[in-house]
Amino acid sequence: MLNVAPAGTHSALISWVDDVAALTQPDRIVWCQGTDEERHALTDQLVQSGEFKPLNPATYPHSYWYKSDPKDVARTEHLTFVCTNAQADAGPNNVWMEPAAAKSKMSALFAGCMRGRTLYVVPYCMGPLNSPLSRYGVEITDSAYVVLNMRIMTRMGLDALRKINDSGQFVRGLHSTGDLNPDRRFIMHFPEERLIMSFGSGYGGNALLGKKCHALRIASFQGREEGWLAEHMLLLGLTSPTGQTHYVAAAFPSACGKTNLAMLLPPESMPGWKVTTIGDDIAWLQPGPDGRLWAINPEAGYFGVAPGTTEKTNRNAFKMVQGNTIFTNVALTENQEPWWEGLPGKPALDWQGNPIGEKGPYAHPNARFTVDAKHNPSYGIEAEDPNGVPLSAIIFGGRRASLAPLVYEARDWNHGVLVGASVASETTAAITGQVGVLRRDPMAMKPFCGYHFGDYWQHWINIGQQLTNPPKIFHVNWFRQSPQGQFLWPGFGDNLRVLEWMIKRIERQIDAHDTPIGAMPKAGDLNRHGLQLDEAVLTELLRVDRDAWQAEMVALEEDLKPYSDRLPSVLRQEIDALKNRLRH
Ligand code: GTP
Ligand code: SPV
Ligand code: MN
Repeated sequence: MLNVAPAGTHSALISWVDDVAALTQPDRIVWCQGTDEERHALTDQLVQSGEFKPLNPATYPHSYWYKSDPKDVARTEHLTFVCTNAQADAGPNNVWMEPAAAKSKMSALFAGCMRGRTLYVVPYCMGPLNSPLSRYGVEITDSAYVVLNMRIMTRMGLDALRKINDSGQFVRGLHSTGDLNPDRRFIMHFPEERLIMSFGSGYGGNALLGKKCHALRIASFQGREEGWLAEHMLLLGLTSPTGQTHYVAAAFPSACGKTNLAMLLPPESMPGWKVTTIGDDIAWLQPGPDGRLWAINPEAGYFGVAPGTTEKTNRNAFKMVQGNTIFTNVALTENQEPWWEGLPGKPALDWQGNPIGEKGPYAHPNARFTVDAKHNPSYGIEAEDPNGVPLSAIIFGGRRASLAPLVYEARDWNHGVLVGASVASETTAAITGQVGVLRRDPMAMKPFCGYHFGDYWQHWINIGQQLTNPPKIFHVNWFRQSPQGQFLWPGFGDNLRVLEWMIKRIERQIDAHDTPIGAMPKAGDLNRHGLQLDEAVLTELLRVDRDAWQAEMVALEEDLKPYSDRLPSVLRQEIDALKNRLRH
């Protein structure tokens, strides 16, 4: 088959494509340019094949419905490998395979797998095209759906290719949808070679290789070598009524509220506040010459959770998906409109395209929308700034029915690293497996850190040492429940009340109540204007149960045991200090 690369293409890239084509035997090779014509042609092709259903052109223009295989609806962590040369470097937090064994396994699967199919070469940039913090990649895939998603999620096409040609530096990502058999599905990472191989899945983080595979697993590994951090974090700009803007990053595990917080709409009772979205899922952080921590969003679009997205909970997201959106695994109304749990009425067809039955859910709980970030009404133009934004705060959080209070503040950076390392959260539909099981998810990076967690925490501590003006670190929990299983905190827009308290702390306007776990709001300091919330509920939300926290420390130390040989001594000291504070 003919491999006609655009003029000027780097020879290393051409020969990689030649090698992959020789192995996979595609009928055709297409070098993606990132143009609108190309996007239209690929879209038409998917409509013709029946894989895309056009949605109602009057209410959802240029939007498409897509269903994935029922056995391919979320990331599959047990099939995701980090293949470092030394097993110890991948750490107990990753599933490891010896690189040569992994490659021969993958070569066998890829052999001839693109016969009858098209091989697409997708050059992309993670981050603003002219930023020194950005990094480049090329995904080879046999899925037009993946190409269209990558085109939304990254800066994809000839501009990225030109940058790649200049430097010859790019992450190689090889993907084939394969036969979607979970027994033949592997997502392999070779961080030392900046190489990804993914076979047998067409879904989300398994297949859009720029996202979790590159921008988190490979990038975290590379960031450790180069002095930066790749994190599972949203980025937002927060302007107070006085006109002062602060930038905040927040790490919550999958489907725990990043997209929602990043697009927060202030409650009516808090006029004058404004939130802009810089990113909703991934942030790359680097110390700046000014001693502050600077951040970029490497992505250009959102691959967001659809269920629960409504005009009431997230009006910005709801508005931005009213056109130019790919919907994956949502239900369909009789008017050819997308539907998911939380929206009024009922759909006609479920997420697999079958007439709905007696009981839902009718959309898949991990159904997603893919949309260009620029369509977000709260899009922050700073997302294009090659320098990124300087952070005033980093927030960690999880989904915990009990224990973790609404908010607390770490004493300093190193304590904050412990707060991040201690994150635990109930599992969600974003990963294949049981939902609602509490698990330790340090920095919300359990599925995404491309190397040993012990080394990772040490890297966090090292980064902190370079910051003369570090962001304050906080922990939040929007998901504390009553014994009856009701959320105690209204969440969503009202989360701004918690952000406001943080800003006042950052600007040193207020002091706080010192507790063993950290600083917490004093009575009256959390803005409750216009909020219906019983005093007793607020007290419960801010309660620190010493006995429960002591039990938590036992659980934490148990969870950290596998990392003990590389656990930073600073973290050890922070644990001892916290245990000590809890005893007194
Ligand atoms: P990934 O894209 O998987 O990394 O997830 P995410 O962290 O961006 O999660 P997202 O914002 O999409 O939220 C997932 C689910 O949590 C949705 O169903 C939301 O409706 C729900 N959610 C988000 N914020 C809140 C909140 O403040 N309170 C409550 N109760 N639910 C929330
Ligand atoms: C997540 O699971 O954290 C996601 C969705 O953001 S995916 O891209 O599929 O990983
Ligand atoms: Mn995510």
